[in-house]
Amino acid sequence: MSDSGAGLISRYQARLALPTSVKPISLQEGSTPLVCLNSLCDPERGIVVYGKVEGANPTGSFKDRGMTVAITMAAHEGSEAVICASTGNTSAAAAAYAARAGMKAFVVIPDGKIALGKLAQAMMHGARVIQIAGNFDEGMQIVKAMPDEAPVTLVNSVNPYRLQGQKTAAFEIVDSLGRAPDYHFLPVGNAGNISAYWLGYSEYHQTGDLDKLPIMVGCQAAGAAPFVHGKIVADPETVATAIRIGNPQSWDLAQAARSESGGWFVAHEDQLILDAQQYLAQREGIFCEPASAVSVAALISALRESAIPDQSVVVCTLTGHGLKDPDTAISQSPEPLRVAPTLGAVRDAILR
Ligand code: AN7
Repeated sequence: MSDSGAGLISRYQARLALPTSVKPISLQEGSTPLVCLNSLCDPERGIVVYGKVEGANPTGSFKDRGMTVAITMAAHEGSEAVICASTGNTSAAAAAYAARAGMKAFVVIPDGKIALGKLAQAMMHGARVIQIAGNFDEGMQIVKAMPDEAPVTLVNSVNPYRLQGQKTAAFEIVDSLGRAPDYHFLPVGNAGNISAYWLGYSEYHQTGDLDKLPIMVGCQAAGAAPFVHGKIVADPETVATAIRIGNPQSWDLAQAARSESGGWFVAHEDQLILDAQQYLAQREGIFCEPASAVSVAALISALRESAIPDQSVVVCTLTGHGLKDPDTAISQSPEPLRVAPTLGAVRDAILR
């Protein structure tokens, strides 16, 4: 299973239950780094923390795992066009994999609330970008109905092939650690990913490849926390635009992941999320996007509250690359120093 040069479908074919005749549409996604987050480990208490760096995927987020399978199957079934609603990353992945498959992509995005890098990707890969004067949840309702109106295949995570692809991240973690973590922290928006991880861990457990299942901790932004409130949020708002979602489609699956694993949902304020993003960038050298940092914000809080027992192994999924959202990064950083182009001026800037 460790042929890391190949894409997910060829690496995990037997676990994906796809027809043997499929021709994979792949960008060699997956096989992402599982990096020890040294500054969050606590050797005295025997706590070890890893980040699963999903920003290392071809389009810079975990969405590539689901999209390779969804687009492969759409092509296999003869579809010529795909559609999704997206807070950004799904549209980037759909656009890229559709381009590779020679298919058209239509992406429905919320007005003005999509990070610049993601918009650039969708546009550059030639997707038809349809911006609605509404939010992700409204876009989702529209695209779900679209296959009845136009010849398009829906590739949001309500498409079951998406979760099939995304469950491979759990396989990779177990393959690499030789076990599951005790705790798995990950951001939750539309809730496909937490459902997919739980599916992956559970399948490995059923086949005897895993003894002990992890406790799943679903992390949300305070202004977009339907799972913490136990109900739909009508007007979700957060700086972490990727998870600015109030009506998650995989509600029941995510609730099952929480209850079957003995886990919990938690939400944090935007400032804490940005602090965690900066912490990871400056202490660990890993630049993830704000939505990804919510998992680290939640872990830092849990460690402070001593909610993580001694001898625990913890994984945080870092779902997307920081370069996706340059505006948010720059707006929380100091301005560059502006100096004359001389040795003296640059030396003074260094010694200042
Ligand atoms: C970086 O792209 O929903 O709970 O339309 O981009 O599976 O939705 C993105 C979600 C976490 C949440 N981190 O995952 C979309 C979209 C990042 C994300 C999530 C998203 P889900």
